[in-house]
Amino acid sequence: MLEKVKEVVEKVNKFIPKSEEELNNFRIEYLGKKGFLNDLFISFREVTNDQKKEFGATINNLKQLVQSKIEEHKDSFEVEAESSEIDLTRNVPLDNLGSRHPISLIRNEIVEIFNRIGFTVSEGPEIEDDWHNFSALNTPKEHPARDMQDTFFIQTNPDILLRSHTSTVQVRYMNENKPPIRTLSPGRVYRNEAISARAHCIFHQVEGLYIDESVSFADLKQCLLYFAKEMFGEKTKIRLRPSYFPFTEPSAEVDVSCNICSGKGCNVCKNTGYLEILGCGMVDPNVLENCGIDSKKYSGFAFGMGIERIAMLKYGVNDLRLFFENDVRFLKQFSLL
Ligand code: 2NM
Repeated sequence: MLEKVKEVVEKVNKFIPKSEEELNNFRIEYLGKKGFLNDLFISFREVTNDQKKEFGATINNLKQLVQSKIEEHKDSFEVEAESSEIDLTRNVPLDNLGSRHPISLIRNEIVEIFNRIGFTVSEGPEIEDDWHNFSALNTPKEHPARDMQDTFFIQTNPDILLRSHTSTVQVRYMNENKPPIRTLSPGRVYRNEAISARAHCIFHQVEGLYIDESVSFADLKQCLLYFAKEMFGEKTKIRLRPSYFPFTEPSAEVDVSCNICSGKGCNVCKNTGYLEILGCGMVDPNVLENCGIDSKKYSGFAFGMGIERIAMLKYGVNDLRLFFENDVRFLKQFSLL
């Protein structure tokens, strides 16, 4: 009897079902009411006492073996049944896709526009030192921009700060590269401001820098007119107003004709027909010299703009805080579909 059971153990061990049906028959053959194991349990009564221990253990082992065989193979048929139902030719439903953040969309658009006229992207650290953020940029120690009210300093070291503009990257770029230079520096900047619909302590900037022999203010103007037309449409006009920045001389603020009322006057442009989009100027010779560039041989222009500001104008968003809250109801409007 024991010999026969051992043979069966051998057989069960080798058994590999080829179909769900085969596995089912296997289960009935061994575990069914009239199955092999029930028969064994019945014949167990006739076994002599000295053999009971070994015989009992053997049929219990066999039962476990049969059960684990079934366990092992039942999933493989389930998966196969499922996978054979997948239609690999069916179109993928394109719902619920994510979307690019509007700030990323506008930054990429600005970068592409300037790429086309030879500007390449440069990047740098967000934690900076006084020299790269202020001194090199012709911003003297008494300048109000250095005020604790405007700039985030590291408490234990007034030389270390969070950059308040991405000109810092261009200071680094000028130090490491010889003219001609055409570089664009997008990135996050920090200012100690109360958060409102128009201001945030973190925002995004793109600054541009062009240095070569005999670069003129006319080059600056044409460059920015090209940008405005690409960004806001072929009919866009620009207007320059005199301004002041420590790092440029002369300096100007640039307005574009309002693309909502096309210059006629509306509440977005406050009836002026124009919207301010950026600041610019000819790089101050002191800045060039501070960064190791011969100001007698070279001249250049620079400009800077807030990405949030451009995004608000382009998408008609009236509260800057929306860009930082990451509310999906806002973000999904920028889905590419
Ligand atoms: C602006 C306005 C005017 C500017 C200057 C420089 C550098 F590093 F070349 F001196 N980069 N960006 C600049 C000039 C930025 O932002 C409103």
